[in-house]
Amino acid sequence: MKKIGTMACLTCILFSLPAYAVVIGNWEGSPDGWIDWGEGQISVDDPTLMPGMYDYGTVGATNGSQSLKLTDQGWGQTLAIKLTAAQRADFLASSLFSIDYSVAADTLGVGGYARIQGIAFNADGLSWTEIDLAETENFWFWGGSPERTQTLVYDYSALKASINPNPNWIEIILVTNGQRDTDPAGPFELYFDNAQLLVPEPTTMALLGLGALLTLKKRK
Ligand SMILES: [Ca+2]
Repeated sequence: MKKIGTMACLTCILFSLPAYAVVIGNWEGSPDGWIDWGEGQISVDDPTLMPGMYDYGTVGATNGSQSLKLTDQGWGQTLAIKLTAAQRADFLASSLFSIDYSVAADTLGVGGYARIQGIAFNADGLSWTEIDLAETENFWFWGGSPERTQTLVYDYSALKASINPNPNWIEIILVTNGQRDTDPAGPFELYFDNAQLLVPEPTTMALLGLGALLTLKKRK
C-alpha cells in the first residue's frame, strides 16, 4: 500500500508542473528584436518601416496595452525574428510557437481577407522550412465585421531533430497576406501580440495523472 501511495504522489508532482512559456514578442512600444525579412532584415521600428509598414497599436493587445500593427496591404509582408542565444535555448526547450493576431472592426464596408499566409523556420542544421497556412489562419471581412482575435499555435517539435544541438541561428518568419474586394481608402491591417515559445499545456497530462491516481486508489 505504501508503494502505491509513493507512485501516486510522484504522478502528482510530475503532472502539476506549470507550462513553460517565454514571451518573445510583446511590442509595448518596443520592437523586441523583430525585423522585416523582405525589407533588408531591418528592425520594424526603423524609420523606413515605421510608421509606413509597421506601427504600435492598441487593437488586439492581448499582453499589456500595445500590439504591433502591420499596415502593408497584399502579399508578402514578412515579420520575422532572429532568436538570441537565450531564446534559441528556450526554442529547443519548447515545442510550440504561439502568436495572437487580430483585425480591427470594419470601417470600409467591403469584403476581403487578411491572414497569416505561412510560417517559415530557418535554423542551423535545418534547411529553410516553410509551411503554407493559407485560409486556416484567415480573417474574412464584411460590412460591419467586428474586431476579432485568433491565436496561431504551431507545433515545431518535428523540426527540432534536424537542428544542431547548439545552433548558431534560429529564425522564425511570418508571411502575411490580405486583399480587399474593392479599393476604398485604407488597408486591412493585422495586429500581433504575445508571441511565445511554450510547451503543451499540462491539462491533458494532468488528467492522465489524475486517472492513474484514481486507478491506484481504486485498487486499494
Ligand atoms: Ca503587448
